[in-house]
Amino acid sequence: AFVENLLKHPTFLNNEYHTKFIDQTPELFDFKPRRDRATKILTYIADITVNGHPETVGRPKPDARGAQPKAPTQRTKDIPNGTRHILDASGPQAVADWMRDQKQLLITDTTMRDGHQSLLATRMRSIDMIRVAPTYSANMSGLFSMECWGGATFDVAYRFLQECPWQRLRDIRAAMPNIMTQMLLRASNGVGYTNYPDNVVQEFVRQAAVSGVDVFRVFDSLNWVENMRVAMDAVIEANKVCEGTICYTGDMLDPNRSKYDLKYYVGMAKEMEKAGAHVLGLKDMAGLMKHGTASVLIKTLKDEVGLPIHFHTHDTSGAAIATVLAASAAGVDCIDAAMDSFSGNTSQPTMGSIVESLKCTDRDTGLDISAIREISNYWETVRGHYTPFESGLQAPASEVYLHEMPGGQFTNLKAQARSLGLEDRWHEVAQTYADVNQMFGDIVKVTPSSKVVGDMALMMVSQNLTRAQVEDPDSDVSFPDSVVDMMRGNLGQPPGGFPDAIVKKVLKDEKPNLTRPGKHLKPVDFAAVRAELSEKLGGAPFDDEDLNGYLMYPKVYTDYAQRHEIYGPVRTLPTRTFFYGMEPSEEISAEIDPGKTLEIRLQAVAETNDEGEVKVFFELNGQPRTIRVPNRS
Ligand code: BTN
Ligand code: 3PY
Ligand code: ZN
Repeated sequence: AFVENLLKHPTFLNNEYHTKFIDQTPELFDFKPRRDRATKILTYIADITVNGHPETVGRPKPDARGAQPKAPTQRTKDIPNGTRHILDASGPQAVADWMRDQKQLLITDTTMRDGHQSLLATRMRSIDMIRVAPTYSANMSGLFSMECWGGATFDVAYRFLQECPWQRLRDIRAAMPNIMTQMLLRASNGVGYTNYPDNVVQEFVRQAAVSGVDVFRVFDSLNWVENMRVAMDAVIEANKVCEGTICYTGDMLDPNRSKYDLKYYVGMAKEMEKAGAHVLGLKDMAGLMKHGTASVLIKTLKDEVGLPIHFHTHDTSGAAIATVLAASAAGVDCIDAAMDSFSGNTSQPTMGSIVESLKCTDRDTGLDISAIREISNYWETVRGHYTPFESGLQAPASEVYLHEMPGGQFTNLKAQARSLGLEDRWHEVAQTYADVNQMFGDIVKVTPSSKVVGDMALMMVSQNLTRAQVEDPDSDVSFPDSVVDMMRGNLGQPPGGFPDAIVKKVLKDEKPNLTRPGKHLKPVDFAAVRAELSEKLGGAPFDDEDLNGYLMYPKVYTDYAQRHEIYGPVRTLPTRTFFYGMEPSEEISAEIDPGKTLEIRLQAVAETNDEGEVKVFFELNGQPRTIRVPNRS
């Protein structure tokens, strides 16, 4: 009934259908019998087949003959013990002690999080991850952890992939029980772009731990330790590994960039230790750390701080492997790498090449290079299905040392610039991004502070404004909301605060808040939010995971939930079908529950009738089914 109501609604037939329409038209939900999940999925396939997927229209297409990804064989039936065993048996401190005791360089695989976040705009679907998780479990049990959650993946799963991020986490966890899962948590900004009330952050961490996160990398986008404690304490409380993280920026050995010098990083590392971190994270989100810096910094941190160190970088410059090898030589305990086919450029450095480089040295990783090659081949096939989300980046570039953009932001900002018609002025955007950074006092740039700098840079380039013009007290500049918000203190304070002149220019007479934002945010009344969500969902049931999704992203979550009512468990569709629909006489299967598989064959697509509708003919488990969808093209 819902889809019938929807299809007949004048707004829908007028080609004005978008998710807001569903939101603002509650009468659509006045129906009794729920459509079964198979019908919902067929409706989705029919719609995409006829109208295309909004995210892929106009983008380069994957090779039509691209093979379906097939996970490499598990080399053993008995799942070997991995790091998860240590955590479960002996707790997070035992994991940290174990890390420090290992001679080999430990490795975290980032392919399922930062790898695709940095190369494919975070668009990788759960099904492509879960399929290979059992292979990891059998053949790669020596990994330190699998980064597979948090950062931008949470938002993108709901918003663009029409799937539940929590289910992804549970499914990966179940399919790969011996390797620790790892997430990226933006401290008080959760997995969002803004500061949440303390009890929302606490509740989110609690739920993430319950649903399957073992290692939490906690960072603050301005390196403000004060703003990290709530999240760190919640991780410690959940008895999971708390990786208290320093974001690396600038150029530590350059005397002209003395704000972030060795003393600064050692000081922050000691604060992380005092705050109760089990592991010290060192997060070089833009890939700025040079090999000479790694040698000095890692050695000093090892000498001055008792924590094991986990180093993360990006290969945007092409020089990341030099830095990783220097970090290894200086005694770093663990590093991040992506599987070869998801590595390089704005992603992490190449796992296979690091493993080979250290072979037969005292830091030999012990990982099986042939297992890595097989899994990389799997990821290569997966990547081939995401062509529309490739950035087109041709080569590494030392320009990163100028703009200092995080790898996860680079391609995104480039796409934003393109949509504003600024694509051929990209190098100006890069220069302006650097200018804005200096204007803001040389700050750490990582989500969400990096987005603020990016917003300002795009605004300046599109309006042809220079830094001097913006700073001129007599000029009238209308700043992006995110800039106003940051100058108000709503993301916290950078070391030394924001420069007075820019604060005055942005806020005029308004006084910024210099204390921790969470101190002023009223705790959320969970009972009231439950009631509110229940009303928005028309009484449909939801659980604690859903509630946490709603708390992070109210609108994104409810849009997702409402589309889920229409389209059902589309996460079970093959990626090609999800983005491109089906061809006549093509057959696919979708396992909507363990053991319950839909065999779907597309027979034919009819012509558009006078009402603007198209009939799509399927065979579902051998039975004919017809679905009508509007032709919106
Ligand atoms: C999105 O909303 O961008 C992604 C989720 C899929 C929404 C479906 S795709 C078919 C139909 N057409 C739209 O524009 N939205 C829905
Ligand atoms: C994120 O917060 O998503 C990041 O990847 C930061 O580097
Ligand atoms: Zn990163």
